[in-house]
Parts: sequence; structure tokens; C-alpha cells
Amino acid sequence: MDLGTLKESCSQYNNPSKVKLTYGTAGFRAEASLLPSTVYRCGLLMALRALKTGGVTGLVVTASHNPVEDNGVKLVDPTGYMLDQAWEAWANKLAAADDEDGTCAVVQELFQVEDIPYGSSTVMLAHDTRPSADALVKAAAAGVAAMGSLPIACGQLTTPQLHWMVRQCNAGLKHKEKAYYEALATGYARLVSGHPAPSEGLIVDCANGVGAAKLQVLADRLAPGLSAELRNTGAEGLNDCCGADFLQKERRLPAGFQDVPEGARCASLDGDADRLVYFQRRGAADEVHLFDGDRIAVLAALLVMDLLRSLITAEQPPPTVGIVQTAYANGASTAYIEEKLKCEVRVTPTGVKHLHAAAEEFDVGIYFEANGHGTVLFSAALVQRLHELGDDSGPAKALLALVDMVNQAVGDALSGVLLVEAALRRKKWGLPEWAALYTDLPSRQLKVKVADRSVVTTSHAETRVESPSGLQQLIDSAVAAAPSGRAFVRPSGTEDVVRVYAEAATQSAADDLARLVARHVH
Ligand code: NG1
Ligand code: ZN
Repeated sequence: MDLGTLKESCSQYNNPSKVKLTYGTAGFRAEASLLPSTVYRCGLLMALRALKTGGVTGLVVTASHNPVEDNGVKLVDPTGYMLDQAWEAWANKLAAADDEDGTCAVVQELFQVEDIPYGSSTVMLAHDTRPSADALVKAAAAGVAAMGSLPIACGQLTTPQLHWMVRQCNAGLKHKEKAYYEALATGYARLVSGHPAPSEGLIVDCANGVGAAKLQVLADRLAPGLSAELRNTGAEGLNDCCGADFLQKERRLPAGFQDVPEGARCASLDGDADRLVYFQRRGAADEVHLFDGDRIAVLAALLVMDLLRSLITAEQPPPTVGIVQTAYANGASTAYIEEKLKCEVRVTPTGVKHLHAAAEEFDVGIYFEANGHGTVLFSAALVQRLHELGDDSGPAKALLALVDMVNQAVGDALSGVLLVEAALRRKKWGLPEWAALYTDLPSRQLKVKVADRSVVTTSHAETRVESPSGLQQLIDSAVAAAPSGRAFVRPSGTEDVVRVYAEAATQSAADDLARLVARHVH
């Protein structure tokens, strides 16, 4: 690395706005015009991370479910998971540098403190469909190149596709986009082989995002094995009254679904296709019945446990299965998992990096946020055992198909669609049977705009407020007065708001509780 060249390059990406962005729940996010300096510096950072680890890293320019004017960056470690949390502080330090001198000083400090060898590394870059993508990918590539490293432009991809590609690449496996479709499609075909397709196809809301084109490729590859009609596939209207986040927060039909018959099986992706929810129209108005991430986790657990049951022998300890949730999980789902499935539940703070880490502690770790972001992880020991059982065991073969089909790097809506479709198909279930497993407790989420969201701090996986003092007591008394009430507040990691969650025995009680708690936050 030549310091003069680096400084010259950094000077092209100074931060004139002086707005200091910080690494949030899933990277940096802001209105797109504020981002070039931060994305450039993330290019520097991921080149350094690749040098440090000796692997290929990744960077996705996306703001997920946020409005089209926003953009952001998600960072991928060589494992295919999100950037190691210990490096988030470096990301913040780089983002906060005032000018080229400040940026170069942080780079030099990073080399020294992290004991990074000099050399050249590779960073894979991708982006979603936002109009601001090109300029930001250019900034990221300039950052990588300034370190004397190689940026590989992978073009438009879903976030989980790039995570998958990075993971495969570092494992020395086929990692092109084509290989992704191949792995998912062949896994699915093996998993549903001999199980007839339902008579009705799936209708998917693609949020007018990058998932539309990618799911189409997958569906074409699988036809007629997967019958899916894709809607909201346009170049305009990203996440606008559609998408998984809209469905989960608003609980009403997305744009373009007014004509779907009641009872039709529908699914919705978010703008970068890492979240998935299912839904069904309910009644004549635009009301929907939502099948959220908690319910997908339960269905995944049922599928896995059915298959694992036949592998249990007296000689070997049974594989461990755990479900990881956050405080946003509906209380009814947690009760069902613990009481009916008799499966272990772990609760972590919001953000898949926390859920993912907890899920790795099981042979099969299933994690989903209520908003539909999640996946299933399989331990190396279990996969090895499945291979040993090989062709003699139908369930082992089905589990190995699942291992190929599920994106184990990160939550993936495309892989998630196949997971749900396969599970329903193997059980000969439609949405009514899935819905009948348990009834969600009515809940309500609100956002409160405050001058400084960082004054709210929490503990116990975000279920208790530590500061400001006195707030937790107020929440406790509000909860005590609501039938089957539960509520908590936490500062968002992606928006400038404090989030309020409440659930109770009736919708009006949940609404009242959320409103009361929100007033206490103000
Ligand atoms: P914040 O803004 O920290 O609540 C939101 C979601 C997370 C996660 C991230 C990243 C909720 C309540 N929070 O985080 O679950 O998906 O965005 O996209 O849905
Ligand atoms: Zn997303």
C-alpha cells in the first residue's frame, strides 16, 4: 500500500456534510446523498478485513426495506456472516474521520492494532435496485482499490445471494450466481420428490425490489415444481406500500393484491430479499392474516423434528434443536415452541448477528426475527453424521437436501420460500393447518421520535430499560394493568426512533398499552 496514493484517493471521498453515521443493527444506513464517504471507507475496511483473515470479503449496497431515497451498506465476513462485531468499532472510527489525513491515520492504526499483513485482497461487491447504487458501488470499489486490493463487481444481487457467494468462495466451492440457483433448486427438488404439489400456486409480493428478477430465475429453474406468480416486480415503487416490512407493520394487503381471492397463499419479500412473510387475505377489506417469522420458525422446526426423529438411536445422543427469537416474537409462538414442540428457546437482542451466534450452539439452530429475517443452521457434526447414513436413510437424504437448499450464511427470502413450500408440501398442509398451530396474541408496534434515542439503554435482551431511570417502573405498571400484557422499548439501530412493542389479550388492550408506553417515552 502506498500512503501517497491512499491519501490522494481518500481526499476524493471526504465527508463535506460532517454528518457522522454510525454502524447500526445491520451496517450503515442513511439518505443516499450522505453516504459516499462512508461507503468508500467501508471499501477500505473490507479490503483490510480480507487481508486480516486471508479470505474474500463482501459488501452490499442496499437499504433493505427502507424507502428508495435511502441507501446503505451491509458488510460480509469471509464466513458469509455479517462483519465480526469486534470490527464495528473500526467501521465507526473510519466513518467518523474528518478528512484524508484522519482516514489514513485510522487505516494505519488498524494495520498496527490488528496486526494486518500488507498485501492484496479481494472484496466482492453487489447492490440492490436503488437508483443511487451505481455511484455508491463506485465509491466502495474506489476504497478497495485504494488499498491495492481487487474489487469484484457482482452486479445486482439480493443481499443473501452475496453472503452465500462469499461463504462458498471461501470454502473453495462453486460460488457463482448460477451455482446458487443450482443448490437451492436441486435441494428443493430432492426434498419434495414424491410429495405432490398443491393445486393452488403461490402469489409473491416482490416489493418492487431485487428479489423479483432473482426469484423469477429460481421459479423458472424449478418449473413446474414450484408454481409462483410474481407481483410488484417493477422498477418503480420499491417498498412503497408493499414488501415484508409493510405487511408485518401495517397488517394489510400490499399494493397490487386487491384482486387476490380470500384464502390464496401469498408471500412477501423485502427490498433486498432477506426477509420473508406469508399472508392470506381476510375478509372483504384489505385485512390480512399474517404468517410471520415466528410462524416460519415453528414450521421449520416441525419439518426438521419430523426428519430427525427417525435418526434417533439408543447409541448416540439425539441432535440438539433450538429456536432463537428476539423480544419481538409473539408470546403465543414462544409458548407453543416450549410447551408443544418441547424445544429450547433462546432470546437475544434484535439483529441477526445476535440470533445467528446463538443458533450456532445447536446441531440444528433455527432463528427468525418476527419480521421474517432468519434461517436454519446445521452443525458440521450433524452433516457428517447424515453423510455417513447416506443413501440408506430417506430422512437423512431429505435433511441433506435441506442443508443444500437453506442459505446458512444469512436469512434469505428465496431460500425461505422453498423452505415453507417444501414443509407445507411434505405435510400436505395449506395455510389453514399452519395457522391452526397456535393463535397469535394481538400486538402493536409504535415508533417514538425523540431528540436523542441513545438516552434509552436496555438490558435482558432488550426487555428491560436501564435508563432513563424510572421509565421501567412506568412500563411495569402499564403492563400490570393490561390483561396478559407484555411491553418493552428499545432504541432502533436503523432509524432515528425509539421502538415500542406491546401485546395483550385483545387488540384494543395491546393498542392502549403501546400508546401508554409511548407516552412514557416522550
Ligand atoms: P431496528 O431498527 O434496530 O429495530 C430493524 C429490525 C430488525 C432488523 C434490522 C435490520 C424490527 C423491530 N427491527 O432494526 O429486526 O431486521 O432492522 O434490517 O423489525
Ligand atoms: Zn432486508
